[in-house]
Amino acid sequence: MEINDIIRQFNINGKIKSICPLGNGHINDTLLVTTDCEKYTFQRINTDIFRNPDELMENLFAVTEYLKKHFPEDKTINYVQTLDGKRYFRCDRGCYRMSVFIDNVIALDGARNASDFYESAVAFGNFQKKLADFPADTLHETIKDFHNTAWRLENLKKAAAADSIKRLEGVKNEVDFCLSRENKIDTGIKLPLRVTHNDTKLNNVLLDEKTGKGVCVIDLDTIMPGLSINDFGDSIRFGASTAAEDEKDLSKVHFSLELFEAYVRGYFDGVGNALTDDEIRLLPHGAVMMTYECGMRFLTDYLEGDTYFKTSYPEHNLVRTRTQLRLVEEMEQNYNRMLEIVNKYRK
Ligand code: GN1
Ligand code: MG
Repeated sequence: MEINDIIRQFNINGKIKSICPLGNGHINDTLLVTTDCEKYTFQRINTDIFRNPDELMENLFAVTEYLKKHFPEDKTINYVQTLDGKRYFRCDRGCYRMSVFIDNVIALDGARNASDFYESAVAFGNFQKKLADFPADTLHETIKDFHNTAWRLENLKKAAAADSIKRLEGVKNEVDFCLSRENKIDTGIKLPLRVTHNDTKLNNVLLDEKTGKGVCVIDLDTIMPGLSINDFGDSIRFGASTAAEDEKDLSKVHFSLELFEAYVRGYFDGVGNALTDDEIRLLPHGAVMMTYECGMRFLTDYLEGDTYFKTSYPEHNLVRTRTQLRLVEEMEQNYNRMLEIVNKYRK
């Protein structure tokens, strides 16, 4: 089936004028479809990773319908159904979905300044607060053990033991670094089950191109029942770094306490008093764990031959691993400062 024919399966307005690539996600393929009267975000769902698109799309529709109903004045992603009323379209080329493109916004791969990061924090904090009464246990766990850090470590150990494409020799230091943090993984954490986004990168908040204010949280694929500290932590992992996730020059990669503080301030402005004391106390732990975990995931994928994350060159996953581990180290060194900052802004 041709891509235009797939697009026409959806209930879109107008004639298709152009189709071009959009964004730089590591998992799905995203296109911008422009018609003579509207713009749409069109995505091919990576079903190697999201194995149950029915459950995935059920989660997305449930959460966005809830947000639209309870917060009609806020911008929420509007998914477009197929002409026969389905949430996505399946054909021999894969599974596809459509949503209305949100215009006059920017998605940033790095904060231009602390204020960008502050605004993203307000948006994610708000997102958490707005979904506080949504019954988290009704959502499907679309990727099992997604933030099970202990399991991620076990996978790394297996990948290292198998060394299937003979890359272990070059990454012994990185593997040792991960193994040496095993005792930091707290498997006994008991925190409230929340609706979590699980991919709270800066570029998953659209900011108004004029005012810089957060407009809408996007990329809802990994919405699942989970822990607030992981969402907080993943934002810090990605956004409180002075360099890109795949910066090759490690001397440019630092954990920025200034950016961390901007995020914490914005996060509490958004989330208000919706978190428990235990959650608040463990926010810095979430940051360290998400960064450590993501580093292990990149490293595991590198050892397994780059089958999960999209890569642009052979060492890409290793480069990503190294930035993450560098950040872990610096977060560990700054842990007490992080706690102080959290206590300064908590509500
Ligand atoms: C993936 O595709 P993207 O960029 O939204 C990944 C996240 C990682 C992130 C690292 C489903 O997200 O978990 O943190 O890359 N998503 C999935 O940049 O595995
Ligand atoms: Mg994502």
